[in-house]
Amino acid sequence: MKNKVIVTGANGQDGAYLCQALHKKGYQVHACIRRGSTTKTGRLKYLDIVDDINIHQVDITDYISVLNLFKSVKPQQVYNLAAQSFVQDSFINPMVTSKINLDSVMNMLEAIKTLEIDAKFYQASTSEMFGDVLSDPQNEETPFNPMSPYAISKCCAHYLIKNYRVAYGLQCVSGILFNHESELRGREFVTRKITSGLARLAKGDNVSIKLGNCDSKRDWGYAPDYVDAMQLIVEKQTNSDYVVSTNTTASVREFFVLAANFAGFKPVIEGEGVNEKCIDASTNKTLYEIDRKYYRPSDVSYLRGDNSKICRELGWKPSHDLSAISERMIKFDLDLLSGSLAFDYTI
Ligand code: NAP
Ligand code: G4F
Repeated sequence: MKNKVIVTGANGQDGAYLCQALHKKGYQVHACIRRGSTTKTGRLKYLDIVDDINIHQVDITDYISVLNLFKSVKPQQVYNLAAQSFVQDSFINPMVTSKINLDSVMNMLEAIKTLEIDAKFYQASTSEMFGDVLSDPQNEETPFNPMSPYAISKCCAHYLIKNYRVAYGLQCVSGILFNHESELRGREFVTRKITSGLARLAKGDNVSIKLGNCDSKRDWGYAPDYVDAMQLIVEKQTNSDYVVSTNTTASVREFFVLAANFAGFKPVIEGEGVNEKCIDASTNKTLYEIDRKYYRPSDVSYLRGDNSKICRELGWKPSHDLSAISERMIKFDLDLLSGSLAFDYTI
């Protein structure tokens, strides 16, 4: 009989790649999505796996719904990827963020404990928990110093999982993943906002991209690599947390310049602070300008991970550098605009 696995947030960037990978490996995949007036399966459709997996519409913030799902599936593995994952939105909707990112984790751990299911639970923890970083680079021993309601909700969930591991012996682990991007990244995140905006400008549009803090630095990797890391963490059964990163860092501005070159522009940065802008030297077109609206009440200015534990213990390593990631994303967004992809453009 096939091993059964529940994936929450299954139609998110990571969830869709993970469902695809697990299905390919022969797992019986139970994809958990939230109910809406339309069924949101765009990324799963793009990866052509909707008909190969079992889709459940469940409100994971409701304990009874989670209990019923876990009782009916009896999974061997649970990957909890569902989240209000947009840091900026967590300043506007802190309570909803906490409900989804923390309460639902409690619901799942309680369901596993109550039903006495022998399941391994994976939690999507995040480098945002390091916040205003207290050491560099950041590894499994680095203390957390969160800077947003999002990061705080993830820290609470992280500690909850540690507690269920110690107190009840549950097999629950967290991957502390640094930023990871791909063609399927949501458009509100800065990399995809940049690549989709540049594709639009390259196709003739003249409305510049509006950005916030371009000094901000992130350790950016490629999402399918990080989905591989999640599976290693669960399948190798070490019951221990891992940082997943590339060990490099680059600013939003550096990412923009890389992507703009791949889109065929000659980007030149002018001005400073809110007056900063980027001009294409060939056409004089403004590619980006600063809009204060995208500044956060408190931002994380710098992240760089140390992946030595997962590389050493689980044999993981990243396959794409930032240049390769931005090239892929630009190509995808240009193809999307030229209509050569059979993909729902709204995603
Ligand atoms: P994502 O694309 O935003 O996907 C999140 C998924 O969660 C979406 O499918 C979303 O559903 C679902 N969701 C949101 N609210 C929900 C609710 N109330 N009930 C059920 N599902 C809900 O995020 P991602 O980039 O794939 O990230 C996956 C996980 O890793 C998240 O937990 C995120 O916090 C964490 N993480 C991400 C990164 C990164 O760089 N990508 C790094 C570290 C940690 P809809 O599709 O309906 O909106
Ligand atoms: O792309 P971002 O929105 O990602 P952020 O905040 O780092 O969060 C992502 O990575 C986390 C892992 O560290 C995940 F846990 C989380 O779920 C999410 O996937 O912003 C990156 C940086 C920020 O410093 C932001 O202030 O880019 C800066 N930025 C500058 N202009 C912008 C913009 N971010 C966005 N989204 N939009 C802008 O216009």
